[in-house]
Amino acid sequence: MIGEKSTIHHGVLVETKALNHDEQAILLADLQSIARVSPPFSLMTRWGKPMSVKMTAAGRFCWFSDRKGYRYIEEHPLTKSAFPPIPELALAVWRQFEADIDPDCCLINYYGKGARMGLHQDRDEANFDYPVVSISLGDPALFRIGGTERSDPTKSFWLESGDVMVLHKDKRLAFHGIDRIKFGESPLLSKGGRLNLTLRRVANA
Ligand code: MD6
Ligand code: FE
Repeated sequence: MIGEKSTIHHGVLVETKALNHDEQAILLADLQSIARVSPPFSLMTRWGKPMSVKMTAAGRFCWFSDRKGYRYIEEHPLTKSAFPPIPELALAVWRQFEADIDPDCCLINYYGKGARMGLHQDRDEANFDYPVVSISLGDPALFRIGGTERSDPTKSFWLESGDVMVLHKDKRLAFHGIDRIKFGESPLLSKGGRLNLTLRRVANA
């Protein structure tokens, strides 16, 4: 499960094709089962703007946003049920980077045609000593990363299906986002699009 190559892009570790085709297919099937019980839902930013990315989660927590602000929730907003367990394959990826503690949230982002994600920091977690580990599946995405100030210079690079990226240490609170995806380029999702998993530790140990 180690990548074909490791690259540092603007201070961020990317393991290219960390998941091979079979592993990607297994993880996709896991995500499809999760979506059946915890369907992806649409969110509004705190400024009242609809987000183009749909979200759901596995594990104890799911990130949530509305006019009241950003926070983590423990019940699906529509079904009111708890989220299903984090897939074993995703846990195995996380443990390659953080052996001391397991994640308690696997946020699942779905990007359809034209979806993007604005520049943001992941800072609603209790302890920034733990990394955020991201797994990409499906269509390629242009990922943009900067520094800890919104005005810091940024760089973009492509994340492809099976790639794993880790934000930790001095990059844990770096601003980042998705500029665009190449819809329909990957054969992995039969209807096209991109899935991104971000594994995090929300509650303190
Ligand atoms: C995405 N990723 O790749 C959006 N956040 O769809 C993120 O927002 C992200 O990739 C924290 C750490 C890694 C990430
Ligand atoms: Fe993020």
